[in-house]
Amino acid sequence: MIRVLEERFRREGCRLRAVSVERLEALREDLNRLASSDELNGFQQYILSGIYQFDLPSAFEARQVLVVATPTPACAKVEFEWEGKKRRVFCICRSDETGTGEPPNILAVRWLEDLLSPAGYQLESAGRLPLKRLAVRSGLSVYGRNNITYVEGMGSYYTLSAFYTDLPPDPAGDNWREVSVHELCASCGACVAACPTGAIRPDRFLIDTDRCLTFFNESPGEWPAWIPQSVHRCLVDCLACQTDCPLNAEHRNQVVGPIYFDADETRRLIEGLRPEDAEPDLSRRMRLLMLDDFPPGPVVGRNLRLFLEHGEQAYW
Ligand code: B12
Repeated sequence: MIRVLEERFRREGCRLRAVSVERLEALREDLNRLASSDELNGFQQYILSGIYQFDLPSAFEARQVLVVATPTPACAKVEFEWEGKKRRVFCICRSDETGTGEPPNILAVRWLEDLLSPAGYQLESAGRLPLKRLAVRSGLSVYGRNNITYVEGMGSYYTLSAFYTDLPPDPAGDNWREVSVHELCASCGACVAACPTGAIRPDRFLIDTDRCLTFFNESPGEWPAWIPQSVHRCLVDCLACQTDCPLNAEHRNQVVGPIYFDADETRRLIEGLRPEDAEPDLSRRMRLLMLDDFPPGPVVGRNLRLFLEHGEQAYW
């Protein structure tokens, strides 16, 4: 069955790996070791103790964890009409689905259910596991120097998900292995140089989230004075450590768009429009750009205003 799942995902342009739930103990030990070192800042300690969760499902006896990578485009070209001018920016993007279809990470749940349910097996999200480390140790991906992970055929442009299932493990065993960094990272440094705020430190592997632009532009609140307002190149998040990465050379031209927001739509976004209050087509464009994942006014509106007032134009 695992081979059938792997094959189905590969056919859909996605990847899947399975590991026994017993492997989670080793994963937890990895994190305990890291937590008791002095490497993590307060936010990272909080992720380990308050966000990650290793509780198994109560509805069935979990036997395996399925780790899934579903591709996303590298970015989207986005154009805003503002004060009579067109302002262009590259943004993160959920899928290359420009119609009303669902992105691959949602479809993935359906593919799993279609194969597992008729055989009597159950499925539950395991989305609060440490997904990157799980993916690397499962053999699905490998770390890059920028601290995110890479999958063959996708570069770093994908979403990770994980699921518990009671499907018994393959008697041949899984592919569990030590964490590894891609061999090209040892002599590259492109992401270290590209990071606009110095979050990827030359002296150690773990990034400094207290300097990561994404950390700040995903959070509401006062914009920190030390970050130059001109560094904004996305509405939310950042693309810098992925765009210049040689491991993404074959994937960075998978660009969606242009996606256009007229003057009225731009104004409403600044004012904190919620996707559920927008007309269907505007709501679809907002969701495509993942704006529904963030507080509309305090994050999306604030960031858009910052970009329009101070950000650098993108060229295409
Ligand atoms: C919190 C979070 C963030 C925070 C903090 C990120 C951080 N690096 O600390 C912020 C908001 C900053 C963020 C940013 C981004 N994130 Co994020 N994030 C998460 C989340 C929820 C938890 C990850 C985390 O912070 N863990 C705590 C830290 C301490 O763990 P870690 O980064 O995994 O660190 C490990 C390694 O460094 C390793 N390690 C330590 N020392 C050493 C030494 C060596 C040599 C090696 C090999 C490894 C190693 O051990 C650590 C523990 O496992 C996950 C989802 C999930 N459930 O896992 C998504 C997730 C990791 N994010 C994701 C993405 C896409 C991003 C962004 C690219 C978004 C963007 N476009 O801006 C950026 C990338 C920033 C970066 N360069 O890391 C994806 C990654 C997909 C991928 N390709 O790997 C995930 C998996 C979400 C998803 N479901 O797909 N993110």
